[in-house]
Amino acid sequence: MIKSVCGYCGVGCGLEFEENKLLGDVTYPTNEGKLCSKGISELVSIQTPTRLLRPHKRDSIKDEYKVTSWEDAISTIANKIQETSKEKIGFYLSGQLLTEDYYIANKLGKGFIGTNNVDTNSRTCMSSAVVAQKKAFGIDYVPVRMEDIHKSDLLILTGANTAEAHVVFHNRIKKAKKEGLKIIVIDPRFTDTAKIADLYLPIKANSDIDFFNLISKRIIDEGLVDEEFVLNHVNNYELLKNKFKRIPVTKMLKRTGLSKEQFEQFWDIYKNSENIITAWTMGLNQSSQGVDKNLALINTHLLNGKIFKIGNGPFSLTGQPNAMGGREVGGLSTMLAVHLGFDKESIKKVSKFWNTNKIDKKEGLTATQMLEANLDVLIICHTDPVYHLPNRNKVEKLIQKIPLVVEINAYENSETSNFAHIKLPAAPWGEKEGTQTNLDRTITKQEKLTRTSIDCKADWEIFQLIAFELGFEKEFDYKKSEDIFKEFQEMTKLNPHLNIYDTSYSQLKEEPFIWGEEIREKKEFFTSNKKANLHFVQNKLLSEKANLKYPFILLTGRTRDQWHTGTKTNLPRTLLKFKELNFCEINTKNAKDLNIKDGDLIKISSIRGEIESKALVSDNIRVDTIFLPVSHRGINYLTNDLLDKESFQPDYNHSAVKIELLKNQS
Ligand SMILES: Nc1nc2c(c(=O)[nH]1)N[C@H]1C(S)=C(S)[C@@H](COP(=O)(O)OP(=O)(O)OC[C@H]3O[C@@H](n4cnc5c(=O)[nH]c(N)nc54)[C@H](O)[C@@H]3O)O[C@H]1N2
Ligand SMILES: Nc1nc2c(c(=O)[nH]1)N[C@H]1C(S)=C(S)[C@@H](COP(=O)(O)OP(=O)(O)OC[C@H]3O[C@@H](n4cnc5c(=O)[nH]c(N)nc54)[C@H](O)[C@@H]3O)O[C@H]1N2
Ligand code: SF4
Ligand SMILES: [Mo]
Repeated sequence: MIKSVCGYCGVGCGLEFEENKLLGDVTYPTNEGKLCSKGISELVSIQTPTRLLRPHKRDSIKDEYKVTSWEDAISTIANKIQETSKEKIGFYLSGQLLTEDYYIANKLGKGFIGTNNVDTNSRTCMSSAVVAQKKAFGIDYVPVRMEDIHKSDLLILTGANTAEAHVVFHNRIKKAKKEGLKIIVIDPRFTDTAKIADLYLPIKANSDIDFFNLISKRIIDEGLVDEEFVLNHVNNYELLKNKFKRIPVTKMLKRTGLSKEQFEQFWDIYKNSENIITAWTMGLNQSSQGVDKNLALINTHLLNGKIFKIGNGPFSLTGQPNAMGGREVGGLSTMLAVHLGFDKESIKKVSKFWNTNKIDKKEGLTATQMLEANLDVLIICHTDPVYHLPNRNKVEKLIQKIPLVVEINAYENSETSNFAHIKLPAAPWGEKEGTQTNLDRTITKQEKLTRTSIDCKADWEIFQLIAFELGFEKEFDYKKSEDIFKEFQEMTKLNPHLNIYDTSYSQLKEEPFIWGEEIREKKEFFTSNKKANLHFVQNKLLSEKANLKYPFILLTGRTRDQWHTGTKTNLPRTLLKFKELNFCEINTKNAKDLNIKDGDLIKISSIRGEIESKALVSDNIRVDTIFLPVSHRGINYLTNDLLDKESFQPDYNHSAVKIELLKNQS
């Protein structure tokens, strides 16, 4: 029997592999033996006929791909890199990469090719939380653990659909509810998560800043500020207090779309709860004011001191299995490595550690900027930007201008593969080993369960081959993934709050390791005076607005049994899939006005593009708002490409669209 961990979502469930069977690991702390349909289907995904098994190459995207050798593919890539100036090279990585893969790609790009254009799909996912946590706490740190829900009195879930996106954690929430935890769900849709709520608030999309500011104001006005905590651990209190004197309360409540009674109902539960956790995901992060939404939420916990106490705190729920690990490595273009930035001192430390003089002094391009930057080489690994970036028609035009697009993928049917010149076959989950950090700082180890398919390689080995071809044999001399982990552990000593050096591969084989626990025990923030920062933020209504021609606001999100594009989960052999993947949720009143019935074929269009879907008529969604799942691969033909000005995260949850009936199903 081999113990390993699921590679899908940020929960990071432990599992056991025996005689070709996968089971949940009953001894594992996060999932206690439970797995969701995606976890159970991990094994099936290795054997799917759509695996990419050989390197492929073509001169133009108009040509068919031809099988080529690793030698030829790698030398083509290295030659092109050598003749290209470094600011024209980009690495587009993924929160689904293992820490070892991430580390190598970051070291090669930033340390040896000398470009900081090394970014990741986490830009579209967690970057608003990263920036807000840094602004508020001084570091990108999650001060809550999943087990805290058992010690809490109130869990507020806002812009998070745990029932579909963090399934096994959701089961745990249900268990905690039986033990007395109250649950409030805030979402423009009555989601599966809302079904377990004690109170559901159908907030109007994009008004979370107003909502959390209203809470902060009540905390101040009703004397619920934790004076001692604020005095000793928080900056800017007087400033915030003064600002809150003048906020337009009635207007703000109106913008949330909630009634006074609904807010009072909320407030009654809130003020009577001793221990509170507020958890959020894409409903807040994916916004042109994503950072400010996060800050408004964090403010509430700083004011009432409900942070750094078991059962309390602001809890950003990471989506991808290793988005957190990627951040620890430093795989964002706005950071250098191991939570260090681009200040002189950090560059000096990292240069010395890697023994290089190539590190560029300024931040690189973000994933959401790369395609607009006239790059000459783009290396995409473990992600599908043509699918996931907003305003897809524009993305498709831009990517065609890049002379060399390399895609490293374990499957052949991504959307990006239609626009690449070279495809390199990666070994997927189960055929390789390495580490990942889940949503509550728990580092877990994925084990190799079956032999690696003949022509496939672990992602780190592919970056190593490119490094070798570029002449960096000595600097990238790793025999196995453990060698890389050890070097990374050594590097975390440059920023000791990342106490990842306190574990090892052999320990991780036995049990997971949680970094940063001391930080919350010591109540330590990482600003210059060790106090957290309050930030006064306001809803500036920066998102796209509905109008006469495009009267609906489009929200997008997950379906329980599919992972994004579904290259891994959407398999003919996956018998476990039972939730609909292609639908458009529309309110009964709107549907009636448009003469649309449940199941009808409809066209949804925005000023940028259009897609087709099937109407799901329901009262579970606010009027004038529609929802489409990201399991529709064409979703981003519709979405707008506005970005948050600090995190550069897209505003996926607020595009103006219209709907037309195409075909009555009856
Ligand atoms: N099954 C499955 N699970 C997954 C994934 C997957 O593809 N499939 N992907 C993983 C990844 S990468 C991520 S990032 C997570 C995402 O995890 P979640 O963010 O929990 O998943 P979403 O479905 O995107 O849910 C976002 C919710 O925000 C709501 N929302 C939209 N706009 C607003 C708003 O303005 N305010 C508020 N309060 N709510 C709003 C939407 O209605 C939706 O219910 O899921 C992870 N888990
Ligand atoms: N409209 C809209 N757009 C969104 C979002 C949204 O909510 N709404 N969410 C955004 C978010 S939060 C995210 S995280 C992104 C997700 O978007 P993507 O990351 O583009 O989606 P995935 O389908 O998860 O892509 C992962 C790719 O990795 C490949 N792969 C699987 N295993 C391996 C491996 O071991 N090695 C390698 N090299 N490749 C492998 C898969 O085949 C797949 O092509 O989408 C973003 N885009
Ligand atoms: S909840 Fe997440 S980690 Fe757990 S089995 Fe499901 S997909 Fe895997
Ligand atoms: Mo994500």
